[in-house]
Amino acid sequence: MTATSERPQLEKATFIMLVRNSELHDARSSIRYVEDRFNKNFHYPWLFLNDKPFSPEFIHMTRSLVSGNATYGRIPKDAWSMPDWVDRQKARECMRAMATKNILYGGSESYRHMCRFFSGFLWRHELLADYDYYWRVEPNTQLYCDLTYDPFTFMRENNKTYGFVINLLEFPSTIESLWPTVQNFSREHPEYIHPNNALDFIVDDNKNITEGGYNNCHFWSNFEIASLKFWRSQAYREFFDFLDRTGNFYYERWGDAPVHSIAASIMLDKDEIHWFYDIGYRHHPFTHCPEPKLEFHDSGRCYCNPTQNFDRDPYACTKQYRRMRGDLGVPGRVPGVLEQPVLNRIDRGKGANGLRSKLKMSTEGLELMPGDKGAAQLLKIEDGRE
Ligand SMILES: Nc1nc2c(ncn2[C@@H]2O[C@H](COP(=O)(O)OP(=O)(O)O)[C@@H](O)[C@H]2O)c(=O)[nH]1
Ligand SMILES: [Mg+2]
Repeated sequence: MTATSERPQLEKATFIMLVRNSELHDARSSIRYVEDRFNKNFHYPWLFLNDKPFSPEFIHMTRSLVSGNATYGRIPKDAWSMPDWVDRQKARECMRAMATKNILYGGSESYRHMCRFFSGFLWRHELLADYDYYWRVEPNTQLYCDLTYDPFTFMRENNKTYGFVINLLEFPSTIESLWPTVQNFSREHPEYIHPNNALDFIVDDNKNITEGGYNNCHFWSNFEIASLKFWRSQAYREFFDFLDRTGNFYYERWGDAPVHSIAASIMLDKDEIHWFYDIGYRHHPFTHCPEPKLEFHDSGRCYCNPTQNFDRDPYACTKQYRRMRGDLGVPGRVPGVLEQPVLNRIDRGKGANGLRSKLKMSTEGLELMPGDKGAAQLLKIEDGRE
């Protein structure tokens, strides 16, 4: 057998990383994690995207780390700027007001471009045209468990559309009118609401979309393994356009995470959503670490600290997710991944990590504490970075 014929059959899939030149070394670190834990055995391609041209140094120092092809693309201007129906003056005032209230990224215009890009433009980028699936990777993220199977094949064979690792509460102050807008959309387009949807993940007390409020639960989209077909569908396009016409990606600060999560939760069959429980992952400040010792730790497969598993944190939405699944354990799990009875017991004890000290819980979710030094570091109000 030649080396080539031993290679696994690849799906039409790619890693994508939106990244700035200034994040080169954080990007390198993430690439290396992905290659070491998974891709060195598969060689999927990497697509790097930027709103500015990539520097020769960035290209040189990332290309050397990937085991598949690397492509470097530019985001078109209309996918990274306020659309003409947005009142710029009003947008600026809203940003100033949100910055004054210490809302995370409240004063940042580029953060808003980024969220709108992931919500409505990534999947239209010409460099993604040939792909069915993508795995989103952010700079400065870590992977802790060997992945011995192909998650893209898993998605295709099991008819999965959206895969996540961490779920949690959104800051309500960034999405004040998002849910009422979704409710209006659902009234205008009842045909797009799936009869076997995952609404129980995002709405409490068995309520329907029009009666219930949003509980702020969402999938943390800095990690996503997803089907591009869904975002390209008529249903999602109309959903995105409906949201975008409000201008609230700019007047408020709607994140791509709640936008993707709400869309997936109302428009997909709940069985199309998959929790990659077996992928140990960290994006500051939260870690998902698979807990069962025998399978994940005694085997040497993972090296994260299971006591730092964010799933148990009250700020996580594990409880709501399990409720939506009918408490079935890890849904659509890959063979050999154990049921997680331990996740039933949401630990009300200390938070798993540092952000807890920078946040105060409220019944509605979380707000940054004004005057908190650590929190101030999280408030990148100025877009200082290239
Ligand atoms: N090229 C480019 N990438 C950006 C910009 N802002 C954010 N990103 C990328 O978008 C992703 C999310 O941004 P990040 O700062 O990590 O946001 P956070 O994870 O919500 O704190 C990361 O992959 C960043 O590299 C930008 O202005 N230009
Ligand atoms: Mg990030």
